[in-house]
Amino acid sequence: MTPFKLTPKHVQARSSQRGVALITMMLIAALATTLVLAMIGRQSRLQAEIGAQFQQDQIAEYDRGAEYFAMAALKADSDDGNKTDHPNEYWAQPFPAFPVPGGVIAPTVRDAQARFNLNSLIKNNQVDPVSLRFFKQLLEQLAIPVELTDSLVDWLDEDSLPTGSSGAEDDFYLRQNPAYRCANRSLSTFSELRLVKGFSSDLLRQLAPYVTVLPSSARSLNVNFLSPGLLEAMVPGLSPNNALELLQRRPADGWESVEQFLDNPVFASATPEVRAGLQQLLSVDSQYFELYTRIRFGKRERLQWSLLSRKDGQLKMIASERNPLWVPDNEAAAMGNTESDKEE
Ligand SMILES: [Ca+2]
Ligand SMILES: [Ca+2]
Repeated sequence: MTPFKLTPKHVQARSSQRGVALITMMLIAALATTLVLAMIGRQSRLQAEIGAQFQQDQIAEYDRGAEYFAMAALKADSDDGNKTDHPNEYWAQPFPAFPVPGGVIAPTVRDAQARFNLNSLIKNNQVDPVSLRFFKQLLEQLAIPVELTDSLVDWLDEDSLPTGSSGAEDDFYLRQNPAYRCANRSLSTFSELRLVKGFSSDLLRQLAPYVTVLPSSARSLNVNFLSPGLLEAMVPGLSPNNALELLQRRPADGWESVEQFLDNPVFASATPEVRAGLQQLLSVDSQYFELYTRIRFGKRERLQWSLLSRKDGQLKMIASERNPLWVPDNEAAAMGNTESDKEE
């Protein structure tokens, strides 16, 4: 057996690992500092009352600490100058739960462009043909009637003219009991989809692992985070085994370009039109990220969801929801049973 020798490559890899570990430690330290400051600020109140309001405030402080932590991790990734986002990056790693005074917080950062953005169906008040074709393929793949795209398009577009035979505008929604109006704008949350004609709770549950709600300009799916199900929808006729095989061939540090991804033999028979569509739909980097923070404090437990955007190294929190009803399966599995996630 050849004895193990430490080569310059090993040293480089170790040094890179050390760098990641160091940054992680710095982030943990930054988070701890935020939390300690938050605690000091609240100490006088702690002495005065241990009431429900205090607990709520404290949970909110911890949540802000987790957001600060996620933003610092994503900013560090951006400052690093790399051009791709992939599962091997440190922000995407499972972080240990942080013990904090009175409880524990567990933040998880996820790429938000691993799922299809429903709002991308309409761009500048026009149906986007590439997104529409992809969404229809996805519905077919999931054995969901493709006519549902009509009512969704109507919900999103500005006009009040029903699309196709299954569309629905104000005249449909005003006849419901209770009556409500068609939104005629982008979805604000995934839960809002429940208001759209034909989208039942069961359907939302079925769709949740594959779709998401981002600003309409965000169309790209980051190929480095794709699930086999989405890949099958992207390439009609691709077998589940071939989809899995392709994703298993993803380089350790992700595909560096969409072209490199499309060089794979499974795309060899794709027409120039399909290829051009995929070029528009895919990316190797992400602008939107999700933060799931599970916070336990005293007898309370909360799952907080936040949507973060990153542009030119600037991080912003653009949406948040407490105890979201629709948590992707993988999050639910990773975080335990969300149904028990109740505040007292
Ligand atoms: Ca990156
Ligand atoms: Ca409309």
